Amino acid sequence: MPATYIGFDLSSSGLKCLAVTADLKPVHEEAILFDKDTPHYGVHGGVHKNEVDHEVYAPVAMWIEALDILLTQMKASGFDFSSVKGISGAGQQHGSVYWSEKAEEILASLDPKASLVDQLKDGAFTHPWSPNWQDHSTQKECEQFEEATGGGEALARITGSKAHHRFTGPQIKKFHRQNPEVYEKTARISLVSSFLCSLFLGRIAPLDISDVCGMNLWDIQGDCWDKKLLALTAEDSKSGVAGLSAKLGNVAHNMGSILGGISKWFVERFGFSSDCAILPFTGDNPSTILALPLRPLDAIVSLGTSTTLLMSTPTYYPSTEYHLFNHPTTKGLYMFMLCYCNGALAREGVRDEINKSKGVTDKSWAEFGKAVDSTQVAGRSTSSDPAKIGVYFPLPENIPSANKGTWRYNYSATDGTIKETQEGWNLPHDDVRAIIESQALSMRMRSEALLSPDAHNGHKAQPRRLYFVGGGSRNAAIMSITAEVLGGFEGAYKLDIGSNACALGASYYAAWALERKGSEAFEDYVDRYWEEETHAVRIGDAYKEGVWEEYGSVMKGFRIVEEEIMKTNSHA
Ligand code: XUL
Repeated sequence: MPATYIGFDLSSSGLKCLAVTADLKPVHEEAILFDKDTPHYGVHGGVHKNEVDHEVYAPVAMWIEALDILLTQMKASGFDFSSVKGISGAGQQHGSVYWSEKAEEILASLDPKASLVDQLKDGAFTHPWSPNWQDHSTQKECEQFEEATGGGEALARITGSKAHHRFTGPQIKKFHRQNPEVYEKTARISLVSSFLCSLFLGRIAPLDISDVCGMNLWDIQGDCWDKKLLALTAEDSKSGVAGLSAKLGNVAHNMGSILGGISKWFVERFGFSSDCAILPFTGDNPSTILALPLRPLDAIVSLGTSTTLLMSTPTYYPSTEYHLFNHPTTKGLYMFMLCYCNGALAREGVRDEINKSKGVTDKSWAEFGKAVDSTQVAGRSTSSDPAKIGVYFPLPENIPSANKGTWRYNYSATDGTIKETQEGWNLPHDDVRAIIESQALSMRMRSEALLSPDAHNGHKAQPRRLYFVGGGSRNAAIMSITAEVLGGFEGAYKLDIGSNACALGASYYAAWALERKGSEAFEDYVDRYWEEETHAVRIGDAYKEGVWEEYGSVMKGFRIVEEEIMKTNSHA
């Protein structure tokens, strides 16, 4: 078997891994679903929920047990672990793991005859749970974070994001408020990514330079912890800032550099080579942008359960509207991210309505497609008609922080006025185009400043290439409207890289880290082996002259509509 490189993905719902060769050919995939494969933890979607306090958390022991099951399964299927030269991985972002003082010692002296979970679960942690990114319990802490820095914009300037409930800084502060003694007993705090990395390393791994930006604690431009935010998080704690700094430990600054060799437990139990190198593990979103040679200003639009826009950019242009992270492999580049709660569910709701109105009882998209084809930009018949703008949030939304609801407005571009009404709307037919347009207009509005013409050689404020992934990318109508709204001066592409983009990105990272020539950039390494024809199908032009400009005018109305909705529906 040729040398292989493994990427792991520890997500909310499961643990996956994928092995590739040095020329980036996938050779093996394995997956565990927590609900199904570790049912004794009683989780749903991999988590427990405390609805009253808006808490969402996962059992750390379940993740450890899942790793043992996954590797056992992989061995049983004949995978030769001695071929693995390097391991990297990705974790759901923002979650934290609380290690005890004994953790390092336990990790360093694991018995290969005993399971990982049995050896770790009782002594290695001070707290059995990891807060999940769906947690909304830190409103008080978020307010304190913004107050301490002079508001959301100022906090975003420092850390790349305004305060968010799920971000690790506010979560740690809440943890200390509720469990001061447990906090003091905690020797180290890992992110989910560095936690998984630690298991392989046999000691606690440093935090990753990209994933650390999901904490509201890291000063991205200063390349260090923000002292004021550390002091705020450690406020009233016995161990103070020094204690918190020690718990957080170092951040791995050298992207792609080896952290150490694999722990003996894996060598003896599964037959890994003792030369197998452990590389930094990053967040799942940063890892996803590593699944292709994504160039600066290329955008990935992920149309899954949630809607996500990911972009690599050389411009540090922070805003309260989105997130900026350090790029996981390249110093001086940043990852731009918009992460919406509403995606597929909202579109499927509209699809079901149109199907019902046509007597279609299945979940097919044909009627949805026909409704798109029989309408024009913003549901107008003539250019003097008002634009129909709809906002559809079956779930409370993050961007903007709004309650759930459905709103329909007419916008008159001639006098810039909006009216909440269904006048002139042919329902449910007109909701079809409106829902795709509104999801795309929100992304365009929020990425506009970053893509402004002076940011890249006089092109209009649009991405270079637009890459679609996720379930929605199987739907031509959804992709074409989204592309027309956002533009993309080198066209729209459908990515075909399997359903494991995040684990794939991590496996590419491991291969690049160990096999790159000198200082070869990550994108150049991936480009060497990237089969454009198989992995990225060009679906057409994204920018359509006239149409993109017309959407620019509708976006002005969309902005006013959103402000109006937020006056009475904000949940911040
Ligand atoms: C990003 C976020 C989610 C998780 C999903 O900020 O919270 O995308 O990373 O695992």
